[in-house]
Amino acid sequence: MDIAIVGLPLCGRTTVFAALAAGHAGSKGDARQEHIGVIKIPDERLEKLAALVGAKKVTAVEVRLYDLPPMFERGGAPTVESAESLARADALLHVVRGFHRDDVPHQGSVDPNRDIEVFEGELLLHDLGIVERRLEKLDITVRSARPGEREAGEREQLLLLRVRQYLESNLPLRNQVFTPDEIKALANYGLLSLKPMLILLNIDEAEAANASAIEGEYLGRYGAARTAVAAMCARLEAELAELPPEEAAEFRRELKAGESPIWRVLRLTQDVLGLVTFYTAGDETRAWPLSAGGTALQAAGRIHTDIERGFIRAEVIAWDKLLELGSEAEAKKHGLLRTEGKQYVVQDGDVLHILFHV
Ligand SMILES: Nc1nc2c(ncn2[C@@H]2O[C@H](COP(=O)(O)OP(=O)(O)OP(=O)(O)O)[C@@H](O)[C@H]2O)c(=O)[nH]1
Ligand SMILES: [Mg+2]
Repeated sequence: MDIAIVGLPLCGRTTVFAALAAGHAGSKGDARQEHIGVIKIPDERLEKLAALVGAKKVTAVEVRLYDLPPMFERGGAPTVESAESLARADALLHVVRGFHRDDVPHQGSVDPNRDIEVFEGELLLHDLGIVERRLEKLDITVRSARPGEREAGEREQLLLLRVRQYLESNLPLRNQVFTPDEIKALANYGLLSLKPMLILLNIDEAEAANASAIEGEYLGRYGAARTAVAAMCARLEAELAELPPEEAAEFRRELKAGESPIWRVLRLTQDVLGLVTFYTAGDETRAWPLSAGGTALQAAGRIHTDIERGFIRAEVIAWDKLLELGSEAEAKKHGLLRTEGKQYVVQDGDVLHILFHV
């Protein structure tokens, strides 16, 4: 999974990147360039499962984070440097300036609502440009096409006309409903407002203790389909992330800053992508992402195509149930290790043991 950190200039993208990527591979770089970090999503459930089964290897879900240079600097279009990473990104982490600092100027004032609107506006404008250009081209190809070949073009035209209407009505595409075929048709255009988004409010140090209240307020305003909201003080989190855990916890207590928001932010990137996590427990204990609604057969395919092909059945138990019972053997004894078939819809937190023949 690829997540692009985006937002207006000086909103704190690089600081957010530093907070999320602290201690992970490839997280260093210099200020104005694109940084890429591979983040293993911290997962308490995975750690507990690994301890339970005495795993030799523990593998977390990984996401690649891109800290992009300012996107719309030259007005309208994303800068060339960021275009490729943006196109590749599965979701956008939209950082919004909420902190006050006179030495870091910001469009005259700090106004998160205005900034969200401005940035969304840029995304919509960007997408509208793509759709207009494509419609112009299609118009020519459809008109010159032979009757039998015309249909596909016309279908695309209809879809893009609908998309244009959304964009002109200021509606981000990620909030709209499309069929799987339509999603497929739209996938290659690089439409930015179609990507799931986590809006991350970068708040003042002094507000860190109020993060969840602020989050609630903005969630009410901006929460929507494939759009999530979180709040944290990026600078504080970037600093705490550099400290030994006990010291960081001590500071948190003093600041009344609650639990580290990092886990939640990374978890929300998964939620917004519509992903659940399932586990396999053994010598290698591993967390796997799967599209919500995915079946046991699809889960098998995630692990290995051979396992998907030779799928016989899955033994399933919820992670917390397994911990409570102490072992798969114990669960089996009590008849709590369920047997499920190919079509079983995997639940977030399921531990799967898939039986297959080769
Ligand atoms: N007080 C405070 N300052 C912050 C916070 N987050 C970022 N800053 C400061 O704001 C300035 C800009 O932060 P960056 O993370 O570089 O912002 P950016 O969006 O990457 O900036 P550009 O890439 O230059 O557009 C730096 O001086 C940061 O230390 C915060 O939560 N609180
Ligand atoms: Mg930066």
